[in-house]
Amino acid sequence: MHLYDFAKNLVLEAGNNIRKWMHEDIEIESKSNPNDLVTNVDKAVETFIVSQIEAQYPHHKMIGEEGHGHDIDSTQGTIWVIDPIDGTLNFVHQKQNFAISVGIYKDGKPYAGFVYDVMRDILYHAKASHGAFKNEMPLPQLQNTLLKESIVGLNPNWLTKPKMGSILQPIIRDSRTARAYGSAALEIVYVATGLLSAYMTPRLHPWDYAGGLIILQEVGGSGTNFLGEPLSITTHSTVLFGNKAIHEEILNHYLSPYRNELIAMQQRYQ
Ligand code: 2AM
Ligand code: CA
Repeated sequence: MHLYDFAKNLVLEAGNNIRKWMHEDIEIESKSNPNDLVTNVDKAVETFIVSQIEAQYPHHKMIGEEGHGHDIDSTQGTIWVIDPIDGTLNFVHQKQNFAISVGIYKDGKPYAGFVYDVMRDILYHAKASHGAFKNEMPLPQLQNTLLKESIVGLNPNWLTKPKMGSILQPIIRDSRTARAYGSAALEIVYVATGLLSAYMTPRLHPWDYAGGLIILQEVGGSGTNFLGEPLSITTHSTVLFGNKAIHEEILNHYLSPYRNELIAMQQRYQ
């Protein structure tokens, strides 16, 4: 079977497992802080996905949120970047609004991206240079928008942080309004489908965006860090996604004046 079809079927099967396993006892633990949760389902889904890939493609590498490949720092070879449940807080509290995110990169170049909205049974997917799809419907190229006529995705917690909040507040003030959905992968595909014009957050891991980024790029959208640099699939960073015009507007008018502060903050997060 072709790699793209294998990955697509695997993501759909993993989603099927989540819909079954979520009715059993869910064990919840916290990770870096009391609100950073992981469940036995996150771990079981990552194990399922990784074991299926290992059986079919023993030479492929995998980076997964729940522990696989965190020491990988080279982009050589075929690398799967996997978030078994993106939006774990939503999974625990709402039993909806979470996604499986998978990005496949070959020698650092995008190959294919998958973001599966498990409870709505919507698979967003794209193969580089072959267009993006919402289930079987092709996604059109993005329209450019200005910030003042746009809805921006941003987690409101960031506005409560003194330094980062003061950088981000003018962007929200000058937008039409802000929205937060609690799953970065879904928020990126909402940019790719035009529900949001931009989505930004000061700290995201490659597994949260590796899949969505490929889908967004296929519809002509942009994704970089807050300094306008390309995103890495091996290290976390600030992230800004949007149609080309709003992405440039936010970078040039709102973030570049804070370049030195942003570099200092990025170093502190390492
Ligand atoms: P997760 O559910 O896979 O942990 C919520 O706004 C989004 O940010 C989710 O996609 C969530 O991913 C991610 N997220 C939550 N805590 C994070 C942290 N400490 N660092 C980076 N990303 C985080
Ligand atoms: Ca996760």
